[in-house]
Amino acid sequence: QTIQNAAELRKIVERLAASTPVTDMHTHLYSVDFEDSLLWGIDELLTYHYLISESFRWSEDSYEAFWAMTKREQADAIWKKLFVDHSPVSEAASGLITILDRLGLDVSSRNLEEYRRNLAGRDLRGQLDTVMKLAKVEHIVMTNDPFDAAERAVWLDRGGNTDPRFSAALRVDALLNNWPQAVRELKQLGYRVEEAWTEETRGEVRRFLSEWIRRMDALYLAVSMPGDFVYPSDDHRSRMIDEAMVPVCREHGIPFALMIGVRRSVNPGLRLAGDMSMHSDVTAVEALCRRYPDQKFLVTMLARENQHELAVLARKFRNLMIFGCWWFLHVESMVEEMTRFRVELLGTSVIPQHSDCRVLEQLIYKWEHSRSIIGRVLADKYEKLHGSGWYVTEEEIQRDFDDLYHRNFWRFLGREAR
Ligand code: REL
Ligand code: ZN
Repeated sequence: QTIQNAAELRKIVERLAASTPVTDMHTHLYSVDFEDSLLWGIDELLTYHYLISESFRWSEDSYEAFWAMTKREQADAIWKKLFVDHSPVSEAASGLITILDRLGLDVSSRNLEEYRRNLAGRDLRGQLDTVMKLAKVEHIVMTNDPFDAAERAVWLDRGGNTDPRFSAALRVDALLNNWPQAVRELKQLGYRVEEAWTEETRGEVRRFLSEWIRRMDALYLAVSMPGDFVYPSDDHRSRMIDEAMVPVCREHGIPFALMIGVRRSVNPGLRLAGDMSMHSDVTAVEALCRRYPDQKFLVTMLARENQHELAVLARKFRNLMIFGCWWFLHVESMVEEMTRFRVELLGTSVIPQHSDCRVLEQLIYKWEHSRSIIGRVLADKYEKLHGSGWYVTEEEIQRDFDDLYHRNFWRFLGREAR
């Protein structure tokens, strides 16, 4: 049955954009097996590091004074600065309002104590179900770091992840970005490594990666990189990638995910909120894709200035999948701009978004906000086709959203959706 007119078309697109299930391929959420690693509830939401840095714009107190407060006091302070004294119009602040409203709370009351009471009265397992249902997220990929002692204990002593709605991604930033620290950690875990890049060290790093990929059943290997990452180069990073990471990924048949363009801790006083974005060199990704045509790369970049070039690069290399609007790009205007030119350059062969959630309930706003933008972009494109007499059917629209929201990811992995 053909879609009659533009208005009907847009309604169908909006509905499918809002309802198609999502695989969230990069988050900092965890299954309940990981206990305290899964953050949730009002005080965690208010002390999200995005909101911490925004609230300091209105504060003259020292950073130390803020960190010395209890989480609840910090949450109260942020609520006052960003929601009471000023209007919550930023992406992260308005996101909290979306969350509260969709959870059924009365946003017009502006009564933080009431929200606190309501959320504190919920149990985590129920809240996980509620949130996944509201956000229509059916699968969540965690960020799993074996150097994190609390997390490691869950994998080694408590059977790891048991929730089929969650998958692991092996995250190993220190191996590339802080090798001395990685050596210390690896030694403690019993691997025979040293700072010099010896035959034995290389073998032990590979063993470490392989064991953890197997133990976690990791969907991909992931790292974040500063913008000054160059490849190839006569340095530790290139050796680590060429001689350990890529060989292990190939052996296990998993993609290598690179998140490029973060400058950590430009303001250490802000802790987790003190990271900055940084312009990157897309030719590093180009060289990797060319050298390893059989290796798949999932790539996102943090600087707006890199996005167009990266999308063009994906036209050249089918082993490159670009994903998400990362961090400071996860704001309405950037998601719109990026989604538009990605679709214009690559059609529906991209992963338009990931949430990067750190707190469970954030799934609600991050996905709702992105879904409506992605829907708007696609509706414009279909409407144009419609004007020329190419009538997309509802089934075709559904197929396209299935690709964008989950199938492209699983297909790229070469795995069945979980
Ligand atoms: O995975 C990453 O490296 C980043 O996404 C995080 O470090 C960052 O803090 C995150 O909260 C951004 O959204
Ligand atoms: Zn992240």
